[in-house]
Amino acid sequence: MSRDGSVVAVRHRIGDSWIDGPMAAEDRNPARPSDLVAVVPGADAALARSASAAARAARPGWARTPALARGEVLFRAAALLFERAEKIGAELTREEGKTLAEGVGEVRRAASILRYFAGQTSEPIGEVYASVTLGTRVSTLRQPIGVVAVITPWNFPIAIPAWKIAPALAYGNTVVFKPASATPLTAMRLVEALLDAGLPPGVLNLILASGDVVEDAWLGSGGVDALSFTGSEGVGRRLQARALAGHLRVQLELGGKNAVVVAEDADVERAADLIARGAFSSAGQKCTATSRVIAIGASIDPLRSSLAQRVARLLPGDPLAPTTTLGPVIDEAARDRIDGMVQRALDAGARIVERREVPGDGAFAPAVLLDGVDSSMPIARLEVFGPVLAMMPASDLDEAIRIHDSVEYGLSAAIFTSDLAAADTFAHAARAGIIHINGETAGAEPHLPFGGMKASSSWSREQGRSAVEFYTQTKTIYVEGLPGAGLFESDDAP
Ligand code: UN1
Repeated sequence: MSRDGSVVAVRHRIGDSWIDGPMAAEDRNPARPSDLVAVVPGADAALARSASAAARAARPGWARTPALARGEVLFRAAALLFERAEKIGAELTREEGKTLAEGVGEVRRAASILRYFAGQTSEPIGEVYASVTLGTRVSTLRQPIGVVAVITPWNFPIAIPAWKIAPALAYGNTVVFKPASATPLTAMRLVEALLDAGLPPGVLNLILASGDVVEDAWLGSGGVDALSFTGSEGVGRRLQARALAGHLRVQLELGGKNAVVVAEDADVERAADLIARGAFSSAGQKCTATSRVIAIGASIDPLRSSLAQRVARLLPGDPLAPTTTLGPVIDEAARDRIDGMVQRALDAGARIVERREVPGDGAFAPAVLLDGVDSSMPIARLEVFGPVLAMMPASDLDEAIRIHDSVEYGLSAAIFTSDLAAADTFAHAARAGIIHINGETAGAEPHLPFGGMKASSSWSREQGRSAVEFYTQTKTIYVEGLPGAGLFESDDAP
């Protein structure tokens, strides 16, 4: 475990070379800012362009590699990540701040994602259709789209890159990868696993740079063919406008303001456990985190006290300590931003039900349970991306759905109830891309579509069979003048 303060020099990967350079940034442990995790070289637009040129050059060879052979590379990379999960998971925790169990769990999750997309390389890549014309056979064929830019956030520093890079590679694309500046080491570990698994040079290129450097180099003409982005709404919308102007295919996963509705007939203890997990694991830094609780009728009093107990029981501290359940947020600026949002909520009339302070000089934000929140307040509308949960009352399910839908986001939602009809009504009516019944709002399985409605995404879905839609384009092939097409049995059959 990298607790000892060892400092890694992370590097860019372009074509067949690892590239270092003078240190341009420091990567520090958010729980202990004196702990330097990695040093990061700088990058300019010329370097970013050389990465997209390397991906462009590698494209024909990788696209022509049989799909199952591409899958073999991903299977091997998955096995390597499973083997290295403890080591990379501890580094991830030291770099990003989620708990050790979450860090190791995330590396295993990335491995499962690679394994899923490895398996997808043996699935059909097209369909055969009847034609209106006798003697014609029509088929569709999915082909790679080309060079894909993958720009990812720090909060899932290996799972989100894996769920973009794995399908991109499985379906025959080459990749330029820009991870968040806060998590370069975990990003490099993913690239190393893929290279160690036999990925040919240039197929995956890693650039450690600020967003504006790659934005100029990649989204202009001739840079890349597609962009898959997960991150903040402001950056995502700007990249989308630029990418669409350059005729790129674009996919965005942005924020969430995910709510849990609790009905009067819910199992309150189970609801409180799962709401607290959804709100406070990873210190609330998930786009799928629970940030609103909409309590119907009399559920609000027992729920308030059960949730307050869960907050009081959180064990804040060093995320590398196995008992810790509440680690730091990503940096001090994030902590100050979160504190400011809570203060503004209190100024607007919200009340603190419970607050779990965190000792130490790291970037720790207290876990906060708020009450007295109404849906017009900024704390009920804006993404906090921190350990803050706001409770709101509703008189019935209809009002709960109206409150649920009153925000701009629509990523993930949950309802706790023992009434099948209420659960079914909520699942159909709520405007969110993912619905959990009697479960937490966070979490995503690799074989299922993931994505949001409204401002949470760009209509597209990631992972599962949805990924093939984004990472391939379809060609329709008419074969004409075929004597056999349209004949289904021999004329002289008995
Ligand atoms: C999860 O809920 O486990 O950035 C995944 C995010 C989401 C991923 C959530 N795109 O937090």
